[in-house]
Amino acid sequence: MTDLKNDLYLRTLRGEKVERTPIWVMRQAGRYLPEYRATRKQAGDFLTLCKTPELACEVTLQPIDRFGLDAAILFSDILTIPDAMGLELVLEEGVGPVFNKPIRSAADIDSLGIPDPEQELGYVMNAIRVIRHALDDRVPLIGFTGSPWTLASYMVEGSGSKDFRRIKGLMFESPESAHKLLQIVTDSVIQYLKAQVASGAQSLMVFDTWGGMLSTENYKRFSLSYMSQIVSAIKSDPLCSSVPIVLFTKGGGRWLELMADTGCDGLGLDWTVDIADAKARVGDKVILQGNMDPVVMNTGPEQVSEQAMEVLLGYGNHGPNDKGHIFNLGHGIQPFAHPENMQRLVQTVQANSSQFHT
Ligand code: 1CP
Repeated sequence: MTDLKNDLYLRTLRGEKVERTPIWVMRQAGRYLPEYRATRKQAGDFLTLCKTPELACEVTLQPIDRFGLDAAILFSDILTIPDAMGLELVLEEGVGPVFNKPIRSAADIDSLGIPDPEQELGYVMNAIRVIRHALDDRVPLIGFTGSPWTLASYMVEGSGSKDFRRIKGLMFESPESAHKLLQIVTDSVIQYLKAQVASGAQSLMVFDTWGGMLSTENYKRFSLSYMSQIVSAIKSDPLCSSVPIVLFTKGGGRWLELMADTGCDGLGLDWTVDIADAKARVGDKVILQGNMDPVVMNTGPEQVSEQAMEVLLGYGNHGPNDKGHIFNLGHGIQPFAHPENMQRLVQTVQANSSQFHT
């Protein structure tokens, strides 16, 4: 065990009674911060930033230093795994992530190998070690991965997509190939997360950004079953079993009960979910994380306080059977957000949430 100075986030994830609601924000290190843009410029490009542990450390700590958030999240990206598998990730300005060598055939799937986390992904593990050292136990460090379905979507589409026609085409026309791909990605994710824990990650987050694009039956088959394997693998590993794991399916509000049944510790909620309703459905089984609309952060500080209070009130009092709440946005903070609003958000949650923890 470590001597964390602020362990509120981890105590909440363990389901303990706490004095107030902890807060961290998806994409808290990012383009809305001038100091992030400066470091990124210094790095030259996004991937160099991710692959240079000292710079990744610098941007991880920027929002912690500036806002006093209750957890830090590793600065990296979900697309590191496919990059390490040889798909060659590039981040094109104004376009987003693109793979030079996307998956285009069954032979491409057959040729994929599981990356060694300490070799091809060693820069991520080094970043975690450097960040843990620099954090000096001020707040816990969150490690993360994309879900197998979300990673496979980018690998097959070759970039972001609006209609997911290639990955869904594969799923409907060659389900066996799709499952083969998802299994290789899942095995890679499991090794990657275990290595993140061994390197110092203190909790884990699985981002299933595109699971919500599926029908319920296909979500169960092609996304949830693989996330479930990940949770089981982490929970049955003696070195990882005490590390909390949170699943976030954007657009997954329909499936909270199914997600909670995986045995994960927490569920991320997007802003379309009514948090009071989510609490009534699964709040006695899992911690809920979320879920203010990120666009509020592009408006004014009054709106930020108002909407933050609405989320806190929505979760309401923390009763003896409620697992708990971690404040977050319902998706990543956007590049258009005003940094002053982040200050206001953190203050609002930190100063006004103790009344719900009596
Ligand atoms: O500087 C830049 O121009 C790059 C923008 C950027 C940033 C800041 C990208 C490219 N990735 C990141 C960092 C990042 N990505 C983090 C860092 C830690 C933090 O939260 O502070 C994390 C956790 C991610 C995770 C991620 N990347 C997800 C899952 C969460 C989510 O937002 O849904 C996804 C889908 C990605 C893919 C990706 N990488 C970058 C972009 C712009 C995208 C989205 C592309 C798309 O919309 O399809």
